[in-house]
Amino acid sequence: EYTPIPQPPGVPLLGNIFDIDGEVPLTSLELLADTYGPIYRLTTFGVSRVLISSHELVDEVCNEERFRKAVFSGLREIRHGIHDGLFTADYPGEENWAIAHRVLVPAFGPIMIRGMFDEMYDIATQLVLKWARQGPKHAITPTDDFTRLTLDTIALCAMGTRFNSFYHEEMHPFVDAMMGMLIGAGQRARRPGILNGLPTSDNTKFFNDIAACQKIARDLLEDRRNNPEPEKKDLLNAMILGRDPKTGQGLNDDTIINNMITFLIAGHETTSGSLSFLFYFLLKTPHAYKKAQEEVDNVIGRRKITVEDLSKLPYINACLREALRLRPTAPAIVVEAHPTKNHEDPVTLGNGKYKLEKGEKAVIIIPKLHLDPAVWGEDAAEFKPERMLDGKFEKYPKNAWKPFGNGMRGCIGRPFAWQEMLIVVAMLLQNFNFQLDDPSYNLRIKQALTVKPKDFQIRATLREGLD
Ligand code: MNH
Repeated sequence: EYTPIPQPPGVPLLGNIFDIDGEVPLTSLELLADTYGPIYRLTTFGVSRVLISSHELVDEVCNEERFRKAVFSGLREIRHGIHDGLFTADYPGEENWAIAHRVLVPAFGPIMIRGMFDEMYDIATQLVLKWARQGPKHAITPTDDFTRLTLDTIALCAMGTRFNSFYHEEMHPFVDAMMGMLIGAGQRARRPGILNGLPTSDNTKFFNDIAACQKIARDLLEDRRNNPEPEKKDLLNAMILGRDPKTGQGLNDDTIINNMITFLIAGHETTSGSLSFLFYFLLKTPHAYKKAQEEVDNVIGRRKITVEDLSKLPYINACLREALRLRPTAPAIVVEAHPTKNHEDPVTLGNGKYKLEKGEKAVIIIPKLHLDPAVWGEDAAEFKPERMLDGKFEKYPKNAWKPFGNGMRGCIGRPFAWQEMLIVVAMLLQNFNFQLDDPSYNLRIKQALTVKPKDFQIRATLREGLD
């Protein structure tokens, strides 16, 4: 009665592990979707999940009355470091999630984000100066400098501290420890669970890196408590001073520390990768590049950018939406049947057509969803910002464009990231002309928790009339 869910044959015991590339698992998931269709199953180490990528199926699992976010794989490993912080909290019932969510929603609201303009501008200026000084002969790796930018911005706005990544070759100790924790989490997720409990050097490093992150975050929190700056409108103050409107509770120190680290983790790679992909697509699409730069010239011209300018850049907005459609930097989100709201037995997908196993999770392959021709047409693979201009963007069906995740567990940092990206894109187009370092470069990706362009290099020439 149920339609069988296709699955690559695999091998005994290990299942489908050889169907998934160790370096770029996402590419395997995308290719398997081409072969097996919009729903297929993979089993590794005895755990199975279904992978879905059509708008129709995704729309079904975005229904929060039936499904909820699952903390799975790499995310489950990161939980060792940030516990029930917003990103890794197990489910809405985990009370700390609900309290922190209610305290932090206003802190990420439009007024507070506008208040962070000066800090974001400060860091963006450092990037512009660096590229100006390096000159047009230098091959820039945008992904590295965008990561410096997003790290320094979120550290300044979330923890009130300066990493000064543009002034050092080696990274700030917090960044080293956090990267170690993210790499460790990725490795552990790909190993059978039994190996993760052993005292190997990898496992020891993972927990040492976590301890180092926590220690630095705790010191910053204590420093702010000992030297209060009540007028400061940053996320650290919001967490220290904020009270839950529902229960009146504040956040305890552990929760604040978990969420400080959470913002650093969730906020830097995703934003940096998105900026990198955007520049790749602009450099490959000259007419879009030209229109984006003309928009900056018309709206801002040669003067300093202001927060008011940001709402007058519809074309750049559309370019960002389109880059996030083609290369969403958080490429997979995971859901499972809601344990208290969904009483289906068995749980099904495709309006009753496919049967899930008990407790089985569904992974949404977001870049594949974003190519569904039923929504985006036959030219879905092309970078066309015009399809995202205001008026059109709002008319796409619900749950067709999901780079920021779903529902109540969607990205809380979206307005933060959007403002940061608009500022830096506008300032870069205002000040430089860009070229690909190698005009024949075609996109390759590298993957950690998120994806970024691989071996992508550009050159930046200061525009005439600037000194
Ligand atoms: Mn962010 C959740 C994408 C920038 C903080 N973010 C998510 C999810 C996606 C996502 C997808 C949902 C993950 C899941 O379902 O498991 N985030 C992005 C992208 C960008 C981004 C594509 C930039 C572009 N995110 C940011 C920034 C911050 C941030 C910047 C912080 C300043 N994101 C979060 C937090 C969550 C999250 C916190 C978890 C929210 C929750 O579950 O309550």
